[in-house]
Amino acid sequence: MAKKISRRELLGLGAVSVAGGLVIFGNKTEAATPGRSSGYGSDVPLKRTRDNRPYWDESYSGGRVDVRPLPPARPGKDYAPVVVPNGVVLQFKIVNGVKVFHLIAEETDHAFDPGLKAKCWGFNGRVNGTVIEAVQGERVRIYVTNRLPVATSIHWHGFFLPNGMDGVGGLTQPYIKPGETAKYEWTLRQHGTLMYHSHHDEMTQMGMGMIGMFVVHPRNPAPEYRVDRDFVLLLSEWTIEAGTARPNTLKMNDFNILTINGKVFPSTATLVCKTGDRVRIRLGNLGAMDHHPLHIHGHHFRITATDGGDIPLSAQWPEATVLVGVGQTRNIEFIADKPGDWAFHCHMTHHVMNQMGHEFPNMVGVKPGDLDEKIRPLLPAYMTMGQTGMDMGKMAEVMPMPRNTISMKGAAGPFDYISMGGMMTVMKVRDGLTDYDNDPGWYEHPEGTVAMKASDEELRRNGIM
Ligand SMILES: [Cu+2]
Repeated sequence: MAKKISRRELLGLGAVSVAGGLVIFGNKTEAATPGRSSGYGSDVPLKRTRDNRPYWDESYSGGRVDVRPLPPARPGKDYAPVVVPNGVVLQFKIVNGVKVFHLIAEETDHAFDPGLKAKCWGFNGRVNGTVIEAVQGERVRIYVTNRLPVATSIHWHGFFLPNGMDGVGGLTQPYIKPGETAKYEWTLRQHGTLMYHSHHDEMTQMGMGMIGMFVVHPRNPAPEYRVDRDFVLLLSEWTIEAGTARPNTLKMNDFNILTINGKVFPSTATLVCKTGDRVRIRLGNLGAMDHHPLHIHGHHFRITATDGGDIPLSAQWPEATVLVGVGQTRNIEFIADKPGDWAFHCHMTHHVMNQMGHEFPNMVGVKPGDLDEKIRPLLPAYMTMGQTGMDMGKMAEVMPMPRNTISMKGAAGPFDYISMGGMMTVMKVRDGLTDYDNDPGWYEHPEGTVAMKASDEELRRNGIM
């Protein structure tokens, strides 16, 4: 029966059927969207190669560029668009059945926080916040215009594409010189959480901000793949010394600005969810040197995909912290079933700080006296780590800050100062939410559910004092 289905019919079946069709037809199938299932369900029966090795998914890279595409999908109708906190999805046009994007690499005045701006390099007027979104089976044509003062090239990270579209300057294409526009075009033969970034003078150009996320939705996603909230968060790190106007991309270790979609807490937009929402967070890391263990409070999640593709349901594992290595993406999914203001942050304690300097002696337990007052005329940004640690939030309120700097950590919270900055945001889960677009304010805790100072009477009753 299967052999009687024509190729044209096969193309029209969509990804779920096509994934099944692959098993029937074997490697010779040339459908536009073969390979992976449209969501987690596929513990596809293992095929065996001729020499009886276990089957391994084909990559579909290289070779043909004329793979027949499926029609362009429409946001809201054929797929549920992603949510990009502090960012946007890049607009597209459809020209003769092809989705056409225009990516513009340019210098941009970027605000990591209202108090900290720098001249960075980014795309279409944004830094780390321009997401390309498409659907499996579509043909994409991406024009890249270079408005930078130097040559560049753009690599499509994790994609199956013809080798010459891979974007490694010098290796697979000539550089895009200042003022030039290059064309990349291929048919998307996979879905997933993928990325794009400069692949020329990477340390400088990626460090200046030339990185982005590229989400490819499956066609006809299986029920277990569908979510209510689909967030995209790109992690990166920077060195911006106090009072300077550009990132210092020569720094290898002492990064002092740790960002989510180009922002530091408290400028990171909250992740607003309704109680019971199925949530996916797509995390990517294109920072220079550090891997980030992202931790969520009050919930646990499953790790459901990497930049290599979906993890079948039976192989997904539960976590409360996911390590996102440099050059990796991870999808996590969970049900936001607990109302509250839940922190979501990198668990490296130095990564929830802003503009932290590390070349100072440890002063815990030491009385600093008037050290700060004596040093500050020489080093305006100097601040001694206090004898009991750092209470930067409150200090920032009373101490004048050098120009173009931000508090090392912290923001005003509903109870007191929140002593985190950097790679941190808050997931706000609320009952009966009617609108995702406005921050619902701070959580109102049910009576008796907040940790407060215990009374003497209570302490006596419990044998504490
Ligand atoms: Cu980190």
